[in-house]
Amino acid sequence: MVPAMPSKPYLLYYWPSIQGRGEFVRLLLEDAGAPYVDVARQPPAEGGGVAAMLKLLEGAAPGALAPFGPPFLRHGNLVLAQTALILHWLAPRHGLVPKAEAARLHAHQLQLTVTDFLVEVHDTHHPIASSKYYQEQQPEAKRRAAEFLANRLPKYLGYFERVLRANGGKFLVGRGHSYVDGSLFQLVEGLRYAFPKAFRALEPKVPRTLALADRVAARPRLAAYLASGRRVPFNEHGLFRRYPELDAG
Ligand SMILES: N[C@@H](CCC(=O)N[C@@H](CS)C(=O)NCC(=O)O)C(=O)O
Repeated sequence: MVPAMPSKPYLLYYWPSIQGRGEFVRLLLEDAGAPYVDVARQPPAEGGGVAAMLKLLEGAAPGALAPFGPPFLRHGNLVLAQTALILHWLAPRHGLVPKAEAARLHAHQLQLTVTDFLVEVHDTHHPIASSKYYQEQQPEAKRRAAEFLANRLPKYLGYFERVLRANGGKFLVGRGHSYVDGSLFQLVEGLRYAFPKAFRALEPKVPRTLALADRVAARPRLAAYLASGRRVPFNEHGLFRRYPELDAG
């Protein structure tokens, strides 16, 4: 049985103007139809804004471990950071992962692989320092992105495609949709935005991944979310950035 919805909304803290890592949590919450407040996107007068998020990063929640960085989720006394861990905690509460321990761990393992992949996506435009502008590290970004597109992108996507095939072709884990399917959808969306040419060239090699992404996008609550103003558009401040000079030639 899927546990009841929380009586109080979850509080999600993430940068308000990008999808970034927070989007993986938003997708789960939206798919679950769970009540949540995207705190940094609320007006400061109502206790929201980036300042409210920074306050918690400085350790303002008594008794809770201060997160290193966003996204983090607050529910009652619990403050939980690390995208993969947040999803691992939320998913069983909303029936978005199978109940069996091995399946839950496999989902978590796959989400941690998504975490690794996102670092490499980020490093295509910021290979030297997150604190410096892209324009200050453009030559290095070009070399890094070329290597990423030639070797790492096909390796990661090929891996997820193989996992799908080995599990019957439709779902990454178990016999039904789980949050990691939502995460793979988000990777497809991000890659299509950031590297349209390179991704198109890889499409024939990952048919199951593409079909999964279509099915996820058609899930009723997610379709409504994707069409809504709550979905922040991709932009050149997030993880997936469209710099045509970094895409395949
Ligand atoms: N491993 C963490 C990474 C968190 C992270 O890098 N958050 C970014 C935003 S997407 C941030 O603002 N980090 C602060 C920093 O690295 O200084 C996760 O997957 O949630």
